[in-house]
Amino acid sequence: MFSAVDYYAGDPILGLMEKYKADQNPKKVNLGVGVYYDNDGILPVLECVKKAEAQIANPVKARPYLPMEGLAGHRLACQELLFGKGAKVLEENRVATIATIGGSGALKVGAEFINQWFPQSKCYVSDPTWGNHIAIFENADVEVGKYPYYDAQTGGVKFDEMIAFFNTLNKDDVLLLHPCCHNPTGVDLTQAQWDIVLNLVQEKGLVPFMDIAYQGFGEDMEADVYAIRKAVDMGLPLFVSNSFSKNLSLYGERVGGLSVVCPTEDEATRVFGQLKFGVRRIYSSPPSHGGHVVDIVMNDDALNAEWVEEVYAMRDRIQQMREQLRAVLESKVEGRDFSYLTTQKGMFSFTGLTPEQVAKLQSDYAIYLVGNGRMCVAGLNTNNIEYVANAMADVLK
Ligand code: KET
Repeated sequence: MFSAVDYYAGDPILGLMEKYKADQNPKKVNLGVGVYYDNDGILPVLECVKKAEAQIANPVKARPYLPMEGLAGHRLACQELLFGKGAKVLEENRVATIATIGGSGALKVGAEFINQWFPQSKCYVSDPTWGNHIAIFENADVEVGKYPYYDAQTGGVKFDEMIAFFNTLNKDDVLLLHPCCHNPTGVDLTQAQWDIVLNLVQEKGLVPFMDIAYQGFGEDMEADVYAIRKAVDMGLPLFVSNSFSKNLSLYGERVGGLSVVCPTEDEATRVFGQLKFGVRRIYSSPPSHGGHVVDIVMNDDALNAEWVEEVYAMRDRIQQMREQLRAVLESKVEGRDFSYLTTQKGMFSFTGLTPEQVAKLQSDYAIYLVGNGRMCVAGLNTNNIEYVANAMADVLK
């Protein structure tokens, strides 16, 4: 009966995790999936999360169905983090926010909404982007195109080409943008470049869809949302999908949010209703545990402050690993520029390694990078960095 069902080739990122797990080499290093490990190679449980979980567990609480939009405190947490506590746009009730099953769920619900209400719109993603962006939008029957972004020659952004391309788009076309810590390149726009992009978005009537999965890992909590707040200040309609997977180290809980900034309160009410309806059709309502953790940590001043410090500690350790890897590689490999390691932002570095070199790292050294040369720098630590640098030097020979 199922012999006509296609084999699944596996996901280029999540499939790597499966391979890594099965690898018996004691020296194996996981630099594939975007997950932060501490200097002992362990997935941390944040202190603020432990405290929140203690509150949830004692006494153990009943688990009713959540509303379709998720917990009010979870939604408020998304809004205040993205738009700022007391932001005018929040006071004016112009933001429709639902709690979602991670950033992935937010993208899915947003993509379905766009397909239903803006069926003519195409969605344009950066070249390259997180592979699942394309998959999620196409799976929602939204046509996906690519805009020029990463310049392999300079390691920067093809800014002029990108702007020229945006100029060819139609009103209501959607631009999938990464406000910080671009995945997979780690190459972000400057604030001056954001201003130019957003002015053009306004002029052409394009619709920004900002996907932020790494808030706090780039510059800081505020600077990382510069583009989001600027778009709001300019009065642009805006979609924002956000994830707490990385910055709360809550990967398996899959907590995130989808916010749609609308011109008026009435429109926000309509959009909010349709987002709820969208959720009902896909998974009815979100699970509750992760939402409670978000609610408790984010809405308690002391826990929130503790959380920010813990995120900055993760950010700083990644930065140290960037600097150390750059120094070791510069001492081992002549005639190659490794400055990208310290200029790129967030969890990822786009190494420029070819698929063959990435394959050799995996087969000869049990070091796992994504096939496009993306390295999750957060998988490096003081125990494995020399091993990784030697292996990279070898495959670059
Ligand atoms: N957006 C971006 C840009 C992103 O990198 C991820 C996850 C998500 C959304 C998904 O968020 P979540 O809350 O986990 O549903 N990226 C990492 C994990 C993955 O591929 O699933 C990664 O790129 O390795």
